[in-house]
Amino acid sequence: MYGGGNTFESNLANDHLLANEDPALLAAFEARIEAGEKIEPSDWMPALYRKQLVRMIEQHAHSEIIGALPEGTWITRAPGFKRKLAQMAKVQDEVGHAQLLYSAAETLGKSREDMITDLINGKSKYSNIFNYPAFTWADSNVISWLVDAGAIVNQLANSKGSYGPYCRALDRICAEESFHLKYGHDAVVHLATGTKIQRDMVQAALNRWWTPLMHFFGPPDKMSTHTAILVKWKVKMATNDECRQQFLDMYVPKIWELGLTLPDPNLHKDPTTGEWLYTEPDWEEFKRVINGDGPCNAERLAVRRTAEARGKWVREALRNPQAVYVTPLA
Ligand code: FAQ
Repeated sequence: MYGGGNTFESNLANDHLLANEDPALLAAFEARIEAGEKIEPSDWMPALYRKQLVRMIEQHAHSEIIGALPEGTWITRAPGFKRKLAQMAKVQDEVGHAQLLYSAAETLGKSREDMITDLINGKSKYSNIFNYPAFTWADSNVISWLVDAGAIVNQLANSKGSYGPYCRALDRICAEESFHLKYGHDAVVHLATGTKIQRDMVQAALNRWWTPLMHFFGPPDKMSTHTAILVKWKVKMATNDECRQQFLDMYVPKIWELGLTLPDPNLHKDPTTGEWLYTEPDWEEFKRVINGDGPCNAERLAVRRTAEARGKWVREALRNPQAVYVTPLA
């Protein structure tokens, strides 16, 4: 439904991949998944499992590297030395997560160069949420608290999944994200319990980020293209709606506790079912943003392109150190 290309054609291609598999090998693979075994890079796997993992891990890696940008712009403007140090360390961690994830995706046969090329050419997706601007320090704090919180909900579940290298990367990432979450919570509490100007600033930030946060977990299950097969093969250990519900359950009470409000008058927990009810966020906006037409998509990719161009000489020097020595200084 929300794929970049023609979803009908891509589903047909996926069906075709699956139909071409050896039924005995496929059955043995699915039995291993069912038994909770980890699949490792040298193990036999269906082409569609490989394709789905590359898509998902690559998008995740891009999200981490692009996700460093909105908070990165606040390093120089963070209020005070301690916040600046912590902000810098967090941004550095996010870039490190991208490295772990690119390495995990490489085990499936796609090179890092190809992944980066697909990112900067706009072919690959990355998380919707990083295409919005962090106007104020409070925006940056809301990202550190609630985007990291959402990321942990999703990643903690998936770290128990079936593909060994991805799960091991997620274990390491979640440990660091938990620390980010504490940092973000502390920063939001500081503003929410501060002066009126600080409280207004954090409330305005929360209002701005609520829709992108609701989008963050992906389209509703009934509209999701990939959930069924990914859940079956234990790549996704919770559906998009399950993650969204868990996030609401864990964080809405904490937000309300701080005297902050959320910009959805229908948001409440159904006392009978225990399920959170809310106004559906604008899914057309989500579709536009993930397909390249969000407020900051062009800016984010421009930064990555510049980084890629500036780093070219380093990559060339690593590939061919001799050439660097013989090049006369300009
Ligand atoms: N943004 O069929 P589904 C972080 C696309 S890391 C953009 O439901 P799926 C750390 C989807 O790709 C954040 N696109 O897809 C941090 C597909 O398009 P395609 C990233 C989205 O894969 C914190 C189409 O819609 N986390 O934040 C999004 O089953 C703070 C159909 O959707 C991960 O990547 C979206 N939100 O479920 C860093 C975790 N949602 O490929 C810095 C791993 C959906 O057909 C600061 N990924 N789409 O063209 C996942 O768990 C899954 O891929 C989902 C989407 C849940 C994101």
